[in-house]
Amino acid sequence: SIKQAIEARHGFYQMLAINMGTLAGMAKGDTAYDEATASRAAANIEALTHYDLPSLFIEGSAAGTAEDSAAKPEIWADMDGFKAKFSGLQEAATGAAEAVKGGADNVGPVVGKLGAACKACHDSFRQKS
Ligand code: ASC
Repeated sequence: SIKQAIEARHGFYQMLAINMGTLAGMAKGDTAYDEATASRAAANIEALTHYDLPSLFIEGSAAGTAEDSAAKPEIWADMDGFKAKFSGLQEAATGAAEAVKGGADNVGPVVGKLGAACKACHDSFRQKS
């Protein structure tokens, strides 16, 4: 159903955000660097980007049409562009679990790359609250 697809999207983004938060905390020095924790968070993000998220953006689930959706109608007007943004996140995540190993200084660049991919999609396709 539309409700289920929207809830699944939100769950997906929550999982992304939790793992991004783990990495961002270490990059900023708010939390102590721990290689295994960092690598596991990055591996989770890599794994998430192999889920076919765009398939959850079913017809009728845009903001303004469906409840609790922040998905701009532009997604359906440009599904290829939307999918390309998600591919951008997948590319940014590739190798992240290895890249964050070796010290806190290695986490920042990964967070920067991932965050830029998040933002690129939000700028075009997420309704501002
Ligand atoms: C995060 C998060 C986002 C992105 C975005 C990047 O950690 O929750 O939505 O990064 O802020 O610009």
